[in-house]
Amino acid sequence: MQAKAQLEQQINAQRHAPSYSSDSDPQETAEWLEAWDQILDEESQQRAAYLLNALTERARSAGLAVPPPSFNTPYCNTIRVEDELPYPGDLEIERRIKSIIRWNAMAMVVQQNKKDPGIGGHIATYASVATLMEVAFNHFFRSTIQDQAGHGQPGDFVYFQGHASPGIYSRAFLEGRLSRTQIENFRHELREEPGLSSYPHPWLMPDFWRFPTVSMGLASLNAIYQARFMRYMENRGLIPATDRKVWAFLGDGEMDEPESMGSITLASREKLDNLIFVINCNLQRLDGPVRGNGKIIQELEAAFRGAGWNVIKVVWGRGWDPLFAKDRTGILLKRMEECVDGEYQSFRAKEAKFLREKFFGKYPELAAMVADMSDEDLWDLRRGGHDSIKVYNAYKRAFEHKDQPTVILAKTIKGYGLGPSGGEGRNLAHQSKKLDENDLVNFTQRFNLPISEEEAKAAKFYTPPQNSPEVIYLHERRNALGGYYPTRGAQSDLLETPKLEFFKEQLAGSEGREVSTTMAFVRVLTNLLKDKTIGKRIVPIIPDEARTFGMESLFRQVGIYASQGQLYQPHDADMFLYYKESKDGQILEEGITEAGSMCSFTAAGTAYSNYGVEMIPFYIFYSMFGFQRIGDFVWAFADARGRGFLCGATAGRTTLNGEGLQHQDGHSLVLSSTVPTCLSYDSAFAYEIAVIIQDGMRRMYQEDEDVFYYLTLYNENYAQPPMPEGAEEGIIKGIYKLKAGSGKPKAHLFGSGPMLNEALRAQRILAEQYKVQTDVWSVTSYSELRREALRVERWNRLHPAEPEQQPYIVQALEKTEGPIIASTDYMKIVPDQIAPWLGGRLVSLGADGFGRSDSREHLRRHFEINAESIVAATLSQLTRDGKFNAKKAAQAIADLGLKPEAIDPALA
Ligand SMILES: Cc1ncc(C[n+]2csc(CCOP(=O)(O)OP(=O)(O)O)c2C)c(N)n1
Ligand SMILES: [Mg+2]
Repeated sequence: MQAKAQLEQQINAQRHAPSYSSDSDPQETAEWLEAWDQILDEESQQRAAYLLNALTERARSAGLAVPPPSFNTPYCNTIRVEDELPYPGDLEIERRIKSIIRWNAMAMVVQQNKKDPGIGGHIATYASVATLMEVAFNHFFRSTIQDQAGHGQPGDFVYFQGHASPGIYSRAFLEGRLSRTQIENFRHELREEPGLSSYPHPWLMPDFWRFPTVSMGLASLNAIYQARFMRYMENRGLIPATDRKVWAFLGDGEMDEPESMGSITLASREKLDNLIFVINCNLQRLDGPVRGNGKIIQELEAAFRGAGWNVIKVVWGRGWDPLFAKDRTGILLKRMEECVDGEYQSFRAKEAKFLREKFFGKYPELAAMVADMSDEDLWDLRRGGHDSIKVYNAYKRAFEHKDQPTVILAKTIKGYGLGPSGGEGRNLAHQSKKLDENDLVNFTQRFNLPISEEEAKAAKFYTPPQNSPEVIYLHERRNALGGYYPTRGAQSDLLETPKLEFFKEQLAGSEGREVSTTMAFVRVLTNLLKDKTIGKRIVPIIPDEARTFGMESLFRQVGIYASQGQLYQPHDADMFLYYKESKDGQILEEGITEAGSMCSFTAAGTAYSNYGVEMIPFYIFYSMFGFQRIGDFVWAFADARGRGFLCGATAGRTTLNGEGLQHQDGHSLVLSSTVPTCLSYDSAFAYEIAVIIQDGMRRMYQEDEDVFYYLTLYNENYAQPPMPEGAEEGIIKGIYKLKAGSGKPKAHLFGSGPMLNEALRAQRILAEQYKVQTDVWSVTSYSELRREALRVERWNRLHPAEPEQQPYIVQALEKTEGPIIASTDYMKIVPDQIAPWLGGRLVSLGADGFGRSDSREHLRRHFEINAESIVAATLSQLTRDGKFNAKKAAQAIADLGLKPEAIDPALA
């Protein structure tokens, strides 16, 4: 039926808007059309469509360039009036509730900006999305949900448009969940009374927000991967299957972010009917129209339909229905089709007269159609996204739709109801923070709010009494849907994580066998996957790089998650390590999408709060394509209080050789150190990795800490030594002495990752050739040493009367003297992080500058971080300190093969 109606409209539009550029034989054309019209009128639409298709097929097979099928339907609602279901709620009371919420949301921002000019906040976005939100709050968003066995499960997930947050707060205020002081302190989070965060930030409001969304593009991608992860959890039997939904409310401007649309085919391929996108098409973004010269709704429709989504357009409100019904010729739809969004914006930004003249006035028949309507009636013709009945029907369809994700494209007005000073329908809407007094009073009248003129002018909050019908209704609806929304529960089921003995293989060393830290890590992961208690909770995530990291054995061991199972016999089925896909597979083999993988990591790393099940994700990626590429998603992960292990493999600017400039990572440790809850470790040996993972699991999954880890993993093979006794504490804190020299040390060598071996080699050269004794230290985390030192320093600063405390790095190096030469495969700024506590002793050697493809030996010489460079730096510094002969030092530099006059590698 629906298809038929669409076809009819399409045909009507075509009938009245022929678009032939030139017609060499109008007579013949007319005959063809007439014949076809006859079939349409006398037979059926199906038959007419069939013939058209048959003709097109014939033309195609004859080699004619027939235009491809259109993915667009006419510019009107997908759901026909006849197919609409009645509204299940009390429309009038819901409208009153919505008006109050609108008012308080606006007042919140206006008041704050009066009190504190420049504090910001947005009013126009919520004004446009209010109906879309309220219908969902009253009828769809479930706070808890029953599974098939009748157990309570966390409810639906909603990714809100971040800058619509005043509206969400305003509703929670009306529900009595947020206090007046809290909303009076919107965006004032550092006062005596805590306020409300600007946008959805679980870090700042852990009982309220679940998903950070305000950076454009995060919501869409995270929602898709959340919906898929829900299926993963269900298919693996970790949670019961329910009809829980993931909703994402997105802006039309936001859809321009590559992340927004980049993975929509994953959602259709995976048949994610638990996913609903609602795109608030208010036709504007921050600066101006989203598609002034086109139609964003049509553009998005074609893209989503082409990608296999179920698309529901909610373009026009019910006021238009009688006009459509009256329109025998299709002129109304034709006019709607020909207007571009820039014009639609103007129709709203001006007044009814303009709408009458410019929109309806273009065609006399159209003007006649509305001749008996007053200007007020015309102005009341709403867009679909402002009509609760249309919105309800779209949601209901989306909710019930099977086997496809749904996108609802709802046309709205930015700044709806805010009047000219609030920027209604105008380019300045997004930035508007104030309404003039006139518009404030108009607002109350337009939405029938019982607010006096005086109070309106002061933008006072309005709170109906608790026993008012509005408040009673509000509570009733939320009770029926399982409780208030949004709420975030931290319902983790804490785990008993393995003790250090579990990692005995790594602690014992490799007995001379040369293995990389990546290989050692894969062994750790393999063993963890076998563990009876936590094995099932591990989520290995890999963006098409498993073979690079030697992880292909896991394919067979635990299987690759594939919602459809494996529909083919893999060509390597007869091999032991074949490519095994299965419905309950454990590995998320993501294909080439670091951003998508990060979203899986996010879904898994926050599962403790969203599903009440602790999951332990290990996301292993090419270190260069981690933080550098998807840093904003990592930041949001931290905000969401995510837990897990990010593992940057092929780490190091010189250890990954051959791959060159784009691949060789010398700065991910700098980037990772910027994330407050991320602990970064640069391990040299298998036992260090084991100690760090063991401690990390304990902190996150046993002690319930909201932190996560970044581990570098290298691909250089060397013998892995056994753990020196008592090294654990230093490994975790960031430094321990690995190998003392044979006499009193004159200098100290710090090394991390494979550069630790260079430091050990330098120690030998210094002792043997230059009679300089040194101690070698393994530094596993400069950033953790720095953080601890900063904490101690702050304490000392704020407690001047108390005895001074010593940072760990100072304690570790107590009673040592002489220069400290740190060598790293990362930038010099990594060791430099602890320079303030080393009294000018630190000399950092690091791989600053662009990488090159060559062998490790050449690369380390180029970046001046090899053992020879460490030796040279030690002698040079000892000379400056008056502890070594200058001539001998200069000679050593020549002997060691350094090139003092070569260009600085940092600039090369
Ligand atoms: C990655 C990113 N870039 C820029 C911004 C700044 N910004 C916030 S809202 C906005 C416009 C949003 O327009 P749209 O998505 O259409 O939402 P609307 O407010 O119109 O509903 C911009 C550019 C941001 N939040 N995130
Ligand atoms: Mg917009």
